[in-house]
Parts: sequence; C-alpha cells; structure tokens
Amino acid sequence: MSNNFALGSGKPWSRRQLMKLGLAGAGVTGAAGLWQMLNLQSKSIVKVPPLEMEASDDVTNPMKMLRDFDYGTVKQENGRTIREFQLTAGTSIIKLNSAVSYNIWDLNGRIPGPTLRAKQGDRIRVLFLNNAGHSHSLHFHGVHPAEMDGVRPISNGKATIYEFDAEPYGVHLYHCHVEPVTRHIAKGLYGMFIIDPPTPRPPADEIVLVMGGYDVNDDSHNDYYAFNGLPHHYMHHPIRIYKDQLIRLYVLNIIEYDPAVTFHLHANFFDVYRYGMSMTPSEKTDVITMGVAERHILEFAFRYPGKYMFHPHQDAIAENGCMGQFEVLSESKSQNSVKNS
Ligand SMILES: [Cu+2]
Repeated sequence: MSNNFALGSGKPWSRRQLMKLGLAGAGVTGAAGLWQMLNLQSKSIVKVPPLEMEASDDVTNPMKMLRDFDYGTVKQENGRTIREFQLTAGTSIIKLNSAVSYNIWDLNGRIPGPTLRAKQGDRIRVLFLNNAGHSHSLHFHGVHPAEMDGVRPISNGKATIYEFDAEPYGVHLYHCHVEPVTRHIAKGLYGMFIIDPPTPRPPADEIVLVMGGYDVNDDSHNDYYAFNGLPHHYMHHPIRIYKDQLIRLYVLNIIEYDPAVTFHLHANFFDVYRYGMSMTPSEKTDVITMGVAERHILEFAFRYPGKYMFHPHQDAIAENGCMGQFEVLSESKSQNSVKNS
C-alpha cells in the first residue's frame, strides 16, 4: 500500500501533505514566537543536570520525554497567532520487560504522545493524520466548539484538522475518543497539553510525568504500569535534579481500568496547583489522589542530596511498574560556599 502520509518521527509534514489539507504557506514567528524563545531562554538560568540517555527504542524514551515540549510551528494569519501541531497516529511494538512485548498505537512514533505546549490566547491548529490501521480521533480538554471536540472517528489513512483557542491556562490532556475509549487510551493514544498562563510562572526545572497502564491480556485489568511509557524505567535510571532547585512537575494520571491512583513523593512535601489553573498553590502535601484524566502541577525543592522514590501509594500499582526515583545532586562547592557565607 502506498503510504503518502508516512512521517519519519519528528519530521515535519511535506508541503504536498500540507497542500492536501489546504495549509501550505504562511509566515513564522511574531509575538508568540518571542514568548516561546523567552520560555526556552528562561530555562538557561535553571540548573538542570545533563541528561543521561539510556539505550531504548524510539517509541519509549522516558529520559527524553521528561523535559521535551512541543511548541508547534508559530504562524501569523490575518493578524492572529496560530500555533500549528502535527500529530500522526501509528502502530508500534514496545518491550514492557525482557519477556513481554506489546502492540500499541503511538502518536508521532512515541508513547505518551508529544507534550504540546501553547500560551493562553494562541489559536491552536492540530493536523491529525491517522495511520494506525483503525479509526481514531483526538479529543482535547479545554474550551472549544462542538465540532472541534474530537469525538468523530477519523478512518485509517484519513486526516483532519482541529482548530480552537488555547483556553483556559492549565495542565490539560488530549486523547483518542473512539469507542471503546478505555482500550484506545490504554493502547497509547494520549498526551499532555499545557497552556501557559499570560504571566509566566517563575523559572523552574520543568518535568513531565504521565502515569499509564497496560492491559496486555485484554481482561480490562492492568498488568503493567509506567511513568512516561516504560515500566520501572526511572527506578533503574533515576531522574537527576539539583538540590535546592525549584522543580515543577506536570503530572497526569491516564491509567484506565483503575478508578484512581495517588502520587506520593518521598522525604518531601510539594505545593499543589490543581489542574495548573491557578498561580497560587491550594495545598501542601506529600500524597495527592488523582482520578483518571486528573492532572496537576506539583512544585518542590530537595534540601538533601540522595535518591528519593516517587510512586502511587497503591503499592501494587507501584510494584508493577509505576515507580521511579529522583537523584538529587549537590551543588558545586563554590556555590555552597557562597550560600553559606
Ligand atoms: Cu483510537
């Protein structure tokens, strides 16, 4: 079968593909581009340890996903800022452990799908191409007209465009809404959708953690769980962060079949910004309950170096893969001496 729409992972769509959707042309940058640049620059004053990339297949790459934000392509059209994203559904096989492989549906060749990021007030345009051999859709959480709600199935080989305003600011998500939705989500068609507030949050080491489950024997019961796609990965490869650095976690629970899970952080407490929809925290705690599709911003800094676990306190879920740890690194001696003087 000819595969005119096939995309290499991360490669932009060709002009011909865009022409099919009537989207070729249009200039880039403008105010929204500047905001994106400032957003990226602000990271440079945040201390982030170098990434320790572990060998993995292309589909599951939890280390890369931690701080990987897709800002889309910024265009100006009729005086409006458009932020254009390209998402392609496909099929992949992932290795959940040394013995178990599992067929999933991926988005842009990864699970979870890309973490899309925009600023409140941007116009969002999502070019969705379904190459996953079955009807799928993309349903975004947020405020938009009914026709952009993404519940209409898109047949295999077909493309569509979802377009709406980015509002309100917060941590949101997108996922396939074709029935059975449990199955379509559990097999990989989901991702995080962050809308930044008009006034940026303070600089921080920003980290994405998406909790998902795998029902490999089709009994509507999860057999494995994972942060960012791969069971146990951050236990074997801890997430390195710096002592005293403000950490901003964007956490999403998209575990189907289990009604709710908690997120617990060892040896610390975090500020909770529920759904990321406020600029002031609502509470401080070390364990927070999250139903399916709930997501929050959690902020903290570690005072002491060392390794600290994080996991749902439904310990069976943690033990079956949804478990990881932070490795808190000391600051350099010179920085300590300045601090202590
Ligand atoms: Cu689907």
